[in-house]
Amino acid sequence: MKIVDARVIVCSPGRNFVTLKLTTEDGLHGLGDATLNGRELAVAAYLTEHVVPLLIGRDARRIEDTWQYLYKGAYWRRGPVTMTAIAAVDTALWDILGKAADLPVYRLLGGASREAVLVYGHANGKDLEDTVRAVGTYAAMGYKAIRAQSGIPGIASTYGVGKGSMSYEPAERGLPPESVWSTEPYLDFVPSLFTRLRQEHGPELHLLHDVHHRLTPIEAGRPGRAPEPHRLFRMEDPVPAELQEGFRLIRRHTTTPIAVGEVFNSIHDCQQLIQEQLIDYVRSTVVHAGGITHLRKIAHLAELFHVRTGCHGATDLSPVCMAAALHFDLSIHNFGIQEYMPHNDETLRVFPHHYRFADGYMHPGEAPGLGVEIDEGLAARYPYQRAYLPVNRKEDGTMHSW
Ligand code: EZ4
Ligand code: CO
Repeated sequence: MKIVDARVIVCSPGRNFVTLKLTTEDGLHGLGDATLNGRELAVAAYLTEHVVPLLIGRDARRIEDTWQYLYKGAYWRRGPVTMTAIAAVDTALWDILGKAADLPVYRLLGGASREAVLVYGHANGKDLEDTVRAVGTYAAMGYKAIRAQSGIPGIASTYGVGKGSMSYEPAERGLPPESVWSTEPYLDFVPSLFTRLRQEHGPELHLLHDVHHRLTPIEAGRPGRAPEPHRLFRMEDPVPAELQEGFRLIRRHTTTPIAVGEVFNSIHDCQQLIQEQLIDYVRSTVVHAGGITHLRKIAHLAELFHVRTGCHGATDLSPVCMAAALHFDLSIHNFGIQEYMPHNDETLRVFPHHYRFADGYMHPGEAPGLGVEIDEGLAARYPYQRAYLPVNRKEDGTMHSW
């Protein structure tokens, strides 16, 4: 089953997506997401210039060997651009294998370990009461788990707080916007948010919160410890994770479960965090961490150490990644939770899909392969538009983590 064609499709139905489409001599095709928010064209060029020529003529069924060939064969290992490109190839090959076997990908991965995948939605408000209302809106839609992000008194704009009610778009078109960050008002504010949410919405909902890598380990102890009586499902990205031992310090100060890893691209980024049980959820997802093949290895390592998965699922991961993540989530034993931020209507039209949401859970559907396609004619009507994630500075102008 030789690969005879490999094409990179860049489109921007409201935001940029890079999609790899592989076709075999049998006429089967498979899709892989290759979107790296704000650096999309680097992955597109990596694929077109350096990977596509290596794929033509290869046996599409040799998924593991192709992964190792692209990873080890390049000499230059790891890194977000490389690993996103490898992920796209890997995902497309699983899609093809599913279609060849006439089975949904989750069955190739060992079958369903659960009936459906618990997802969390994004409740965002401009202030505390607005956020309390937004959580209520999500609960009314059936969500069992909700991430709450709020504007903070004393900080002009807060990343991750949406402009619309259902989702926020992480990137903005044009050059990067800048926002100002101040840790102290944030630390003062966060405990009141969860006290108020429990008061209003009771004890049952799973409540999540994303710190977006903005604190130091000792600072992160406070928004971890203060809401402990309110049982946060988890605190996400309390600190940047390059320094893995930093998490030991967080562990000494709070029992709030910790999630990290949406920017990780390989098992080596989380090996120590997992083996020392310094985190509870690993957030790496298919598109940025080497595809289904590599993400399974991360999950299997995590399983040994009581760490569960919690795949990133913001709108900059295309419906192709969302479908792949759901097949992965359904199949692995130590699944924890899946982030879900619904795409806009244009995106959903460009990527017809079988996955569905009902009552707080998602399912990838039973279509062979991933169950997602791309309407290339429609995609061509939305050309690439430069866009970046915002950058974040402290009040004195010093660059901060975003
Ligand atoms: O910043 O998807 O949990 N979700 C997030 C996202 C990420 C973007 C990065 O491209 O933190 O908003
Ligand atoms: Co996040």
